[in-house]
Amino acid sequence: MKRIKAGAITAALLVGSVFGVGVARWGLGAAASGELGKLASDRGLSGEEAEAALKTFLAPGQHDEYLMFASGGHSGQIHVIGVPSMQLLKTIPVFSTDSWSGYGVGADMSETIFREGSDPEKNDLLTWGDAHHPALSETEGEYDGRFIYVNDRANGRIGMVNLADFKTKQILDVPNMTTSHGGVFATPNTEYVHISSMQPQPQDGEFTELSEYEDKYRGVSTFVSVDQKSGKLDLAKSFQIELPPYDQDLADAGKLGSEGWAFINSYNTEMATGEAENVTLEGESITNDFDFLHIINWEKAAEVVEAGNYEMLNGVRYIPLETAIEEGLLYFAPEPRNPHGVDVAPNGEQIVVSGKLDPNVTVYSFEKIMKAIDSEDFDGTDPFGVPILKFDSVIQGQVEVGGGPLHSQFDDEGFAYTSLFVESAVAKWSLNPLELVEKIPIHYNVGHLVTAEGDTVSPDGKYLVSLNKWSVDRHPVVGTLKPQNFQLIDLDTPNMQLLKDMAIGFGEPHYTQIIKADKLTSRIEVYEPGTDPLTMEHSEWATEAGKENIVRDGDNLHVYMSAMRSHFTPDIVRAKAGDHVYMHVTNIETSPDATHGFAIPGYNKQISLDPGETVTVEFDATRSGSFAFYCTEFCSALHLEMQGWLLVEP
Ligand code: CUK
Ligand code: CUA
Repeated sequence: MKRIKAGAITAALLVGSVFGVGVARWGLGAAASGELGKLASDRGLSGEEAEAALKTFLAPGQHDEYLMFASGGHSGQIHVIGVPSMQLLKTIPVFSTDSWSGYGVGADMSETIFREGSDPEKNDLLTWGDAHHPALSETEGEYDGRFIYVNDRANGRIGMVNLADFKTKQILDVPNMTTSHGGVFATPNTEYVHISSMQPQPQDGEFTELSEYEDKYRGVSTFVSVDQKSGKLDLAKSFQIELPPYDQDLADAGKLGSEGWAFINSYNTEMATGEAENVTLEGESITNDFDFLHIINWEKAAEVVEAGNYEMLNGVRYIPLETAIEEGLLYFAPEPRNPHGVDVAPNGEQIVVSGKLDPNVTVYSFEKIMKAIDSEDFDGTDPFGVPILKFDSVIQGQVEVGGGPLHSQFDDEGFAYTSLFVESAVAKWSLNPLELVEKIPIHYNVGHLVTAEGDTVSPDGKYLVSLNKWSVDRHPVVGTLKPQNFQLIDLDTPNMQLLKDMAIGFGEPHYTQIIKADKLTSRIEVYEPGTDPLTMEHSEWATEAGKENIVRDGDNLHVYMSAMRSHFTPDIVRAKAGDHVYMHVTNIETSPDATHGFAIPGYNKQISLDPGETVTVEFDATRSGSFAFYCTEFCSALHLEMQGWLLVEP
């Protein structure tokens, strides 16, 4: 898609002005006129605002240049949003149920994902999660458009979505951790996706008094192996590194020169538990001037586990802290108190840490870190024996950016953009030299921000989206629970320019990534006939036209059903109360968009059958009666006629 240049419209309007009508609020010194100028004037738009409208408007049928994948926070999904139009295109349910797609409310596929994603020893069946940080798969540090992963902040899990069909294929409950925050990020060739714990946990999973916090509680950094064909997570090939009982926060992967390394922030190195008298957990956890940037050599850690130097702990290869120290897998560098974001610059050399209690961003030099490690230039160890590098030996410098810096992203011209939560602004600063360039106010409290492909080895710049936690008065009052606000900012203008507000009516996005839409080359619109989306392979339960059938095997009733505009075959299913019913439904359509639904009233079942898809609905026919199943998707002129009977005899 060709972007409309701001200058073009200004020029056109300027020409127009020769002929006429003056406009009161026309900015940029350009007088507007003619029909466009009058329209802008009637709507009370400044020239800049009218330009912004043209930059983000999509003519009917046009598509966005970029797609943004936003985590849904505690609503548990991933949302797909077009950039620059800022239209919500799709919601992909990951950790939460969704009745449109039948995810978790009918399809055997999604119920399997939910079951397998809830370790019964550890959890109840989990039907929600707190999706924080999405990570697109990468090849050589570039998004490759194959898969996307997201962590569950609440339960220490990872969801995996295949970007062929934009469906969740797996939830992995990562052992030895509950809450998670560090990640997920993908290593530059997606060998692993990383997730680390947030609050430390007793590693035996047992009840443990907080008085034993230092002894028994531990954090973990987990490198979860990715199967390159399916994108699925393989715990057997994964490994975990034990960490001290600090709160490990955000994390990022090294790239280019720093490939093979990973970085995790921490806070509460005070190990406050809330048990101390006269001081709150929060108060005690901000007393140290410095916390520790965790510097992890994951490439070497992978070699250490390959060599057999690990323990097995709850199904994962586990490197004890002692081993990690001995093998040189873990180092600390001091970082100004209670930091939040750590982001590796596109060059792989600069590591940017932002501390919410410090107005500076601190830029570490990977080269200096390596020198300090090689020359063992340590400032002692932490209480657990982890070597601490000297702050002054490993930093390149600091930039004072403003109040409450949290997260940073990058562009293609050597600039970084840091969100300022307290100041409600975005700071633009240069990586070399380290200098503040400009700030733009945003509305209002910004958490994460994102630039186009802004955490890859070659960001595009162009657009920045600020993910604002509060919208205050930016949108109409729609009740007490308000939307948040995404703000699209143009980076191609001489000064950063606010283009658009997008109300976010779901709670609440944390991080997003923006990928060029044409990189999503694996997208499909129609499945091969009889595909099971869970495996992406031909389902053993698929039915072809003319081969529909009902097979009884004791109390098990297998129904091989097809769906096609505008009927189900068979459309009468007779069962006996107490039967275990399997409805194997195949949508035998081959046209894009020819989706059918299949809902059974009273049995809490609803599935979506996209063209070519086979889904099994499995249930116990516990109640007798006449149940009118029907197609839920308005698929054709005779959609209402697309119905049938499930007759359950007493
Ligand atoms: S956290 Cu939400 S604003 Cu989970 Cu990335 Cu910083
Ligand atoms: Cu099929 Cu409506």
